[in-house]
Amino acid sequence: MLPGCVPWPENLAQRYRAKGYWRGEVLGDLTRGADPARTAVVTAGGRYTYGQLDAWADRLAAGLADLGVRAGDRVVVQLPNSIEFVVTCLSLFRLGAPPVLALPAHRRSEIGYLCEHTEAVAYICPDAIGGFDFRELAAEVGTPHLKQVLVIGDAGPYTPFEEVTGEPRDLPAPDPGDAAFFLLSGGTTGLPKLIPRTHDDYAFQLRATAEAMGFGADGVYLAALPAAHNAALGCPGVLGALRAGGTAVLASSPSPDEVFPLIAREGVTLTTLMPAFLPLWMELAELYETDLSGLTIEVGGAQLPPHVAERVRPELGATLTHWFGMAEGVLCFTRPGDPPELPVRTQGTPLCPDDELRIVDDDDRDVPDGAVGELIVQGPCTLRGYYRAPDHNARAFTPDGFLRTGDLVRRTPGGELVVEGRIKDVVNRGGEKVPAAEVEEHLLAHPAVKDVAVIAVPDPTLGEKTCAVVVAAPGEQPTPAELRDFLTERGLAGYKRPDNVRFVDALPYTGVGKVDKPALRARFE
Ligand code: OOB
Repeated sequence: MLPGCVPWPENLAQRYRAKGYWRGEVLGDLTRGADPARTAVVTAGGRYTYGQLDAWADRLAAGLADLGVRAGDRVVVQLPNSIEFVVTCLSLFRLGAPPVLALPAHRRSEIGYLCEHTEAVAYICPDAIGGFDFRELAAEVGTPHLKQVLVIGDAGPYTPFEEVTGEPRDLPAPDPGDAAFFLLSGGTTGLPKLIPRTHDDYAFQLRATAEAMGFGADGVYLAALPAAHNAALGCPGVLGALRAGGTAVLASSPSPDEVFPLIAREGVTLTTLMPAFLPLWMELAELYETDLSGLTIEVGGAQLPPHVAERVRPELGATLTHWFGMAEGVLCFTRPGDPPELPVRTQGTPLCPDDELRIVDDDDRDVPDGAVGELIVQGPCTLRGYYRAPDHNARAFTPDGFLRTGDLVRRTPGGELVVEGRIKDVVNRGGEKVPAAEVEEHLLAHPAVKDVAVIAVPDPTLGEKTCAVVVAAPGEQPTPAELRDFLTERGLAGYKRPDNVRFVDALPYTGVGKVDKPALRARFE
């Protein structure tokens, strides 16, 4: 396994193979089984058959190899939903050079860190999106290891993506037990943690989620969330749709004016949504007169209020499935055939019968049936350690290797999971995860900030928003706008800028010297 990754213990690996979860499948072969003439991917710009996709990925893999990208090299990929995203992933899977999947919203702070931490040899980005120039970002993230910047569109001083092409050749097949790519964690402490997903574990996730959702070669998946996020990438998502021989339709956002016409035109059968978008979809469904009765929607990533879930079937006509998932691997969800009240009240059951979910108290003891505790997990898709993070891993996993999710859950008498809250210091902004410590660290660098705590405050649309509670340095009076601009200057992703800023004379501290965030939340709710 790639140095810096933590393998599963041999006894578990053997069990997962013996039970047929891990079958030695490599992700570069995802598309090889399908009829080359069938439509694989649909984007705003075009339609691509399996044959075209495969040939392009082979040429790109050869071109990347010619540029010096080798098996085991890491490549930071920051692309919006696009054909280039899919081809890049496929070609890097084939090369055995794991892509590090950054989100389009990430900026210099995140990308610089990812390039540095992974010692990436290449960064692949678009030229510009919505007025933001990724080439300028690239100019600022130079690390000694970064040898190539590939740009889609107008490359400026960098290598034009479309020119990276070579004569397809046989490449040594990667080890299925090795990291195929990296996802980013929603985060607990400070900077984003990297999650190695192996060929074996992700191929299983793609196959098993597709089966559970009844997604086959006639399926059409709509990616309206960023495909770089696990929810839209592999549950079954874009990669699972391709693995099943179906079609992946890529949209730039879940906004109804973009996706409703696409759903109708392409006959979309499955999509993924964060809960915050459902009310808007329900409001506009009638206006667009789109028939959604053939659509199954996977909703998860943040709390889905029961009164919203309840309205999905009557108002959209679509089938709701309710998901609790993590990039780290664990997935729980209701199945399309479940009784309708199940997705309203619960997040269903685990993907795999060998997922071991325990609900524990502060001392890692199992809580009584039905009681709330922290969810800890091990299973065939759940990582054993973050990449190059031994100190963090010592805290993030139990001594016997269960991931501490930081989520508070309970189990119903029927065995379904219900998410009740969380203990990790993350603000869940409509599914976008904002690690409080990361934002606090940046704000503390402002000379007018003496002390700061970032907390979640309730929001009717997003569920939660961020609030920075600031103690100004003596004689200083920073404005909220100044502080937000400061974060932008420091290259922090926009969604991490605090929605609200409040000023206090002092922060409340607990006996052990930690900021008393529950007290702050109570005060600013
Ligand atoms: C998904 O993955 P991540 O990695 O962005 O975020 C994971 C965290 C969980 O630890 C939990 O705190 C929160 O998101 N979460 C939920 C939830 N589903 C996830 N909180 C409340 N209710 C839910 N239903 O968010 C993700 C990955 C794959 C599929 C779906 C979601």
